[in-house]
Amino acid sequence: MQRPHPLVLTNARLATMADPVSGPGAIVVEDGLVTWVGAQTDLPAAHARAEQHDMQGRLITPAFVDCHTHLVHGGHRAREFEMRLEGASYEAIAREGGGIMSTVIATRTASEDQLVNTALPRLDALLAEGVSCVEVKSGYGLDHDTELTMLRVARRLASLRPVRIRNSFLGAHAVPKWAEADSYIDEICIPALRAAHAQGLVDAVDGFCENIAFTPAQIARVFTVAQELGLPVKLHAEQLSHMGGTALAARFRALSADHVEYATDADVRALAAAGTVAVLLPGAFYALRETQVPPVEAFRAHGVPMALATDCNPGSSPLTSLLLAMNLACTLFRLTPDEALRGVTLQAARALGLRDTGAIAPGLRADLAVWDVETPAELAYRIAFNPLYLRIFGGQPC
Ligand code: DI6
Ligand code: FE
Repeated sequence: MQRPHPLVLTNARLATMADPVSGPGAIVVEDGLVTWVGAQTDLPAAHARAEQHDMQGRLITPAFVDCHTHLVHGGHRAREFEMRLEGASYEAIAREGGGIMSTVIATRTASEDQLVNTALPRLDALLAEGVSCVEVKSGYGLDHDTELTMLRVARRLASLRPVRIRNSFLGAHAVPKWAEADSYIDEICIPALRAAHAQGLVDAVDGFCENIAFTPAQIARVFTVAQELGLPVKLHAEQLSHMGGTALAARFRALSADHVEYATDADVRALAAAGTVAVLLPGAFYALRETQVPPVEAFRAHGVPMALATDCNPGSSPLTSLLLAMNLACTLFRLTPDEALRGVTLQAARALGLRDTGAIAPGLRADLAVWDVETPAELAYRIAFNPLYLRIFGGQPC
């Protein structure tokens, strides 16, 4: 069988997230994978004779990975935005039956097609900024059928666009107002997880460990089932208060602990020991006008990898831009632009347990983003400007 022609990209600046390449660089793509990357002057002779695509000095990074989203949901919460501006707090709105519960009602009422059709524009906004992989959570069903519907919708998105979708089951997202937390976990959440897993709809299991949601002990029951099913876990932890979710995540060797604004020094050490990624979500911090910043300096000191994501959700983070998330993380959390870029590529892939994307190296998927910028720092520096020139997904320009 004849192999397809390799795609040879030349005259590029490369930010590989792996071995550094200085001076004009080249990338060879074959069968959807990167097979060679390096300085253009070292391009093997066989490829030097192949048809080359001159990138004219543009920057190539790994395609972005959005490792924490609630992309699939019904309705919107613009009225709550107004209420918060009028002085109501996020927690008070949630306790009064608004917040997540209002999106639950909107999601239950929507048809499967409607959920697909309202998620697509949000997905397209991410893809337009060079994203190749998106994590999508359930959690706005809080009943057996709607949780599974959300995960089916997420899977459908990958058949409608050139993108990879990773599904997280988030049945433990909120306590339905007519239910009691412990019985909800045992009678609805865990059976729905088992059913979704049996249908191949789950790649990881998430929870919301917060004073307006579930305690560490309740989440631990869900995580124990995840473990039994062989599914990795991750957790919304320490966003609005210190609940002990980070320590729980570390105990279960979670892929990631997300938000982590209130994480303590002991929490940071536990994440480091467990190899758990800290996923920072500056969109929620900004939208809720929070003031407690995550312990970035401690993450650095202990070598905890920091990923960045949009947390795209209709309540606390109606954000569909990883470029803006990078700018917010630098401005509000004092990440360096280099950390922000690693955060949306290499570390985000790691937060999903993916080792085949998030960097440019031989053997990895050719998920690439070509940018009309001179330096990597430009990606984090501009506000609401998209310099994407080309997105390459599994070797295919699209
Ligand atoms: N992620 C979540 O799941 C919650 N907060 C967060 O950052 C709630 C999302 C919502 O308000 O709908
Ligand atoms: Fe979230």
